[in-house]
Amino acid sequence: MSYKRVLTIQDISCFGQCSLTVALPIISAAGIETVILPSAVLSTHTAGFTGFTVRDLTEDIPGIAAHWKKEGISFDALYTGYLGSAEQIDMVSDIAETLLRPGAPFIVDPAMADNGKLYPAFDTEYVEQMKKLTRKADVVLPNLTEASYLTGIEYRESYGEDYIKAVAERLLDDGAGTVILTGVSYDAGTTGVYTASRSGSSYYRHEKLPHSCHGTGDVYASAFVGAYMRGKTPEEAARIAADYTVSCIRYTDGDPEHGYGVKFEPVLGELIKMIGEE
Ligand code: PXL
Repeated sequence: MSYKRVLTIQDISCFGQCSLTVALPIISAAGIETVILPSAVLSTHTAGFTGFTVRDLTEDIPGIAAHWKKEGISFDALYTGYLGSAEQIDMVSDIAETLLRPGAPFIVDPAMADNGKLYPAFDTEYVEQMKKLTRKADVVLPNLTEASYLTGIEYRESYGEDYIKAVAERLLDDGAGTVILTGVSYDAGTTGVYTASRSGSSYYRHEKLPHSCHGTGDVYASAFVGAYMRGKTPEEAARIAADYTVSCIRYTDGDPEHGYGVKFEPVLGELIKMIGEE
């Protein structure tokens, strides 16, 4: 196995178990060197907390990227999540063009919305910019709310296979290489992941636990990146990430003190084992 180096760009929510505080340990545990570029620093994430502090790091990004370029530093993948501003999205696009090694995948989690709504920090300008980024992505990992914002297809709480196929096809037509739609649930007891590319599609169905936790999208995308960079196919990585995320939610479930994030750390061994299996 060659030693892979991934760059991930997303915020640091100092408290809250999401974005970089999840991506760095999970991708590292997968055996991949993980370089970080913080898009912003917040005291907590923005879901369920009030009065959090935010420092937008947009101004720092061009200088950091220029330094890396001068040093000859390059990456085997770029994985982006929650970004600090609409303006930052062009900078990220530039980094994908200048610092990725030839053939290295650009993986975009358009972390901007959930449960039918945009996160509080974002507006239509951010959505328009994110559309540009996902069109360039080799792999895009939206939940259904994000997919609806990206495609303009109406958000639905209940749907059938035709709706999911139409959403994924629109994202592929727009330019994404592989689409991984998360939280695709056709019945009350199960949920799953729909993977689509120009060569076909598949659905991995798994148990739906009674409570949803904040931060599961970041845990999922990070585990996907780790497995994918260790040579799994998109379908295999999508399944491993789903099984890992379910284990994390099961471990967290029922702790009223821990609604702010997912207890992903004690379950990392399971992820490492799944990635190590042939
Ligand atoms: O988990 C997505 C996320 C990341 N970063 C920040 C957030 C959220 C979701 O609310 O607020 C700052």
